Amino acid sequence: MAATLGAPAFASDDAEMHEVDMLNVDPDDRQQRMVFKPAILRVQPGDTVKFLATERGHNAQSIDGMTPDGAEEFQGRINEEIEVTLDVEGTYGYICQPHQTMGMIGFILVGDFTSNLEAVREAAGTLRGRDTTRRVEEYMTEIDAIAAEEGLV
Ligand SMILES: [Cu+2]
Repeated sequence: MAATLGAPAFASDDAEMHEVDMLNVDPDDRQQRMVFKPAILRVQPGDTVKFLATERGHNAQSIDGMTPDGAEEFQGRINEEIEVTLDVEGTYGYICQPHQTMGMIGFILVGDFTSNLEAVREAAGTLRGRDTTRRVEEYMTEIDAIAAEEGLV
């Protein structure tokens, strides 16, 4: 679908709704606590992401330096199921405020997401917390693989 990558980012008829669970424990890997699932989400411009309060005590909010230029930042309250429509291409990093240092972080890859990927990688690298550092490394490796697979780098 390379032809759509440069298209204006209007929500079109084929805009999709995606869901991200906010969880205390990953049911598929119970060693992983305080997670967004999926932690890496691949979408197209105009798509909407809904954050589900599947378990209590979490929120989703974007972070300074981890949002593409021109895109709106978002901030849900605890237990709030916000819907975010992503019109601007790029990589969006977001966290759960209470569990940021426990590694509760996620990334949304919109369209050609590589434009600000290096800035996001750098900003994510400054976040505190041992689990956060580990997950950021793991997720960035996965994101690099997606970029390579799609021929974006
Ligand atoms: Cu949380």
